[in-house]
Order: sequence, then C-alpha cells, then structure tokens
Amino acid sequence: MVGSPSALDFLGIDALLDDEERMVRDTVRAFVRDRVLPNISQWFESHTFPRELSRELGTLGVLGMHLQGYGCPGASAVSYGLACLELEAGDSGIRSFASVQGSLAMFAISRWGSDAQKDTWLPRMATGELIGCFGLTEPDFGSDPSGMRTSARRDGADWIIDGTKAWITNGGIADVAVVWAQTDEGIRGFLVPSTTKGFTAHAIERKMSLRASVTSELVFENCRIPGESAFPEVRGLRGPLACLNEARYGVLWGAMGAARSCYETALEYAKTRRQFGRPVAGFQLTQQKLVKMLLELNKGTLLALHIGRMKDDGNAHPAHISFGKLNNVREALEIAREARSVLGANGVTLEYPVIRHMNNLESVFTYEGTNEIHTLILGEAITGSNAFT
Ligand code: TGC
Ligand code: FAD
Repeated sequence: MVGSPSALDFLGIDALLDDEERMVRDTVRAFVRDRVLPNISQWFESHTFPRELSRELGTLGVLGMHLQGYGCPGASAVSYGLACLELEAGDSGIRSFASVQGSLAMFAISRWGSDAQKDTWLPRMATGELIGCFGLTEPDFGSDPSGMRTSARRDGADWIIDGTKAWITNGGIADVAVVWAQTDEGIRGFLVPSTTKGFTAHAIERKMSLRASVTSELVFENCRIPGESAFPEVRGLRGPLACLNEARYGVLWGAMGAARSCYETALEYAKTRRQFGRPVAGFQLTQQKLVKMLLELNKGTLLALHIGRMKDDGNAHPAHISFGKLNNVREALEIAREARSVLGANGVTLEYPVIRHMNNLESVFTYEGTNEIHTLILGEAITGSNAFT
C-alpha cells in the first residue's frame, strides 16, 4: 500500500530532482530561512533592500549562477530555477535582485559583450561586489520597447547617450547600467558606469509592491561614454529580448516559491484557527480554497520543472517560457489571494507573509512581459497571426 501523500510535497516532486539539485535547493532554502525571513517584513515596511545582501547572495553562488566562466558556476537551468523558487519563497524582491543581476545585466554582458567587457564586469558581479541593472523600459514605452526614445550618437570615438529609463530594478544601487538605445544602426546595448557624468538615478517611492527592492528612474543627459562601451555585434530588439527569456525563466519558478509560502501559511493557519467551535480547516469552503491552492501549486511547480528540463536539453523555445510565466504568475497571484482570505483579518498584516507576497506578485504579473503580452505571444505561436497591433 502506498503511503498517504504529504501536504507539503503532494506529488512527490522532490523525487524528480537529483542530488545536486536538492543540494542547491536546500542551501538556498537555509539562507532564506536564516537571513531573509527574520528580516523581510522590516525591509518591506521600510522600503529597503540592504546592499550588503548583494555580497551574501554572491557568496551563496546565485548571481549569474547559470552562466559559464568569469567566476560563474555554470549551474543547470533546473538548479537555477530551484534557487529562484527558494529566494522568492522569501520575497519576490530578493529574487528580483538576483534575476536582474544574473539573468539581465550579467547575461547581457555574457551573451553580447566583448571579452574586455566580460573581464571588467562579470567576475565582480558574480561575487556581488558590483551591482548591475538593465534599462529597457521607458516612461512611454513598456510593453512596446521598440519605440524607445533613448538615443546614442557617435561623437568622435565616444558615444553620447540622452534619454530616460523608468522602473529599473537595482537602478539606484547599481555600479553599471546595461542601457538599450536607438542609434543610426538600430537599437544597441551600452554599458554605462554609474559614476559617468550626466547619469543620475532617482528612486521610485511609495510603491505598495516589491518594497524590499530598489526601483528607479535613470536619466541620461549628454552622457559621454567611450566607444568600447557598446556591445559590439548585436543590433535590434533581439538583443534585450534574448535577455528577457532568461529572466522570465527565473520568474516562472520564483512565482511558485511565493505561492508555496502562501499555501503553507494558509494551511497551518486553517488547522489552528478555531471558529464555531472547530478549526476553520474543517469547513468545506476552506478545504475547497486549500485544495485549489494545492492543485495549482503542484501543477505550476511541475510545469517549471518540465520547462527547466527542456531548457537544459536545449529545447525550450521563448514561447515555452511565456507559457510558464503567464500560467505560474497568474496562478501564484490567485493562490496568494485565496490564502489571504483564509487568514481573515490577520491576512492583511505583515505578521504573516501572505499580503506581502500578494502585493509583490502584482509587480511580477506586470514586469517581464504582462499577462496580456504573454497571452499574445502564445496566441501568435499557435495561430501564426500577430495580434499586438
Ligand atoms: P518582434 O518583431 O517580435 O521581434 C524583434 C526581434 O527580436 C526577436 N525576438 C526574440 N529574441 C529572443 N527572445 C525572444 N523572446 C524574442 N522575441 C522576439 C525576433 O526574432 C526579432 O529578431 P530579428 O533578428 O528578426 O530582428 O518584436 P516586437 O516589437 O513585435 O515585440 C514583441 C513583444 C511585444 C513580444 C516584445 O516587445 C515584448 O516582449 N514586450 C514586453 C516587454 C518586456 O517584457 N519588458 C521587460 C523589461 S525588463 C523587466 O521587466 C525586468 S523586471 C525585474 C525582474 O526580472 O525581476
Ligand atoms: P503598458 O505597456 O503601458 O501596459 C498597460 C496595460 O496595457 C497592461 O495591462 C498591458 O498588458 C496592456 N497592453 C499593452 N499592450 C497591449 C496589447 N498589444 N494588447 C493588449 N493589452 C496590451 N523594466 C526594465 O526595463 N528593467 C527593470 O529592471 C524593470 N523592473 C521593474 C520593476 C518593477 C517593480 C516594475 C513594476 C516594473 C519593472 N520594469 C522594468 C518595467 C516593466 O517591464 C513594465 O512595467 C512592463 O513591461 C509593462 O509596461 P508598462 O508598465 O509601461 O505597461
């Protein structure tokens, strides 16, 4: 007779991982338990990302974890995904820091940079000594970055950048910005050190979501950088969009971490909270909510693992990544909302992680391609018809 399934690993997904993957998961989970969970509600409340966490995440080995060489560990896609899940079980803002550093800024340099650019930036970004950000979005161009107005023009051997980027994670604490700009050869990528004259970053205040993450506006005014600061080969939107695949992949795992935290919190609460003389977990309507969470959490985690195995085999198409991002973030948000209701009034305080995850997931739902954009990417993949415009 097969034993009863565990409420915490109902489908036995743990058995689908190898020893190396379990080791990565357990190491990141322990870091989150010891370093993030005791502090996160305070960081969230005070709208703070503690800069020293960058080095600690570097030591943990999660910055540029899936990249090869230049001090990066070259971990598998599945191991990287598991690390994202565990970080986001702590807080989406902490996973965001690692995503932007590793999958956007470092990946861009690793994929599109010259050898000199890789030597200069990657080893010290892997340790967390240096922080990067990725500037694609602008105040008037979010879902449609093709219209960006930030421009770069040649002036002798140098480039001059002018324009504004908006909603840039890590912007105010970054040592280097990867900036995408229009040139007379199409969109190109540039590496702009934060000390460059004419470059300023302004914090976006009063966010009700991702409060343990720095989000900034970047302004470039007659900002002069040397000619070798441009990525040498890549032209056009495929430059930044290739980087988004990597970050979206981390998000599709990470969302299941936030969802797991919400499910486990709601389950525990429902078993101990008593109303009408019995635990609320005994009411059919509560069980329906918990079971809905159980189904979507397990399906989403299996989906993440499946896409991860496809990625490790070289078979993940960007549309597969959109499938995972769309489904898993949408379902994580639903799980967070259900969990919030199970906790009743206690669900609206930072004494429990649920409303923090719920608010964070509103940003995750919007960034890295909104729900609608991923719907249209999938719509085009199955019909062959582009419905963006
Ligand atoms: P389109 O004409 O379809 O494509 C232009 C060129 O790009 C290539 N391409 C891709 N390459 C690699 N990966 C992908 N996923 C790609 N998608 C397209 C394409 O083959 C083409 O190449 P080429 O060589 O033929 O020129 O472009 P479009 O202008 O129609 O736009 C398509 C659309 C709407 C899907 C795209 O613009 C899009 O994805 N928009 C959403 C923008 C977005 O996601 N922004 C995210 C900003 S970063 C962020 O949010 C960080 S949050 C912090 C965190 O991660 O924690
Ligand atoms: P818009 O594009 O204005 O969209 C508004 C609404 O219209 C959305 O619901 C959208 O889905 C819908 N819509 C748009 N086009 C269509 C269409 N064709 N059909 C149907 N519906 C459509 N960007 C970066 O470059 N780097 C970062 O590090 C970064 N970090 C971020 C951190 C946070 C906390 C947040 C909230 C955002 C961040 N972003 C970053 C920006 C993010 O990528 C954009 O917010 C996102 O791409 C959506 O753009 P937008 O907000 O301008 O919305």
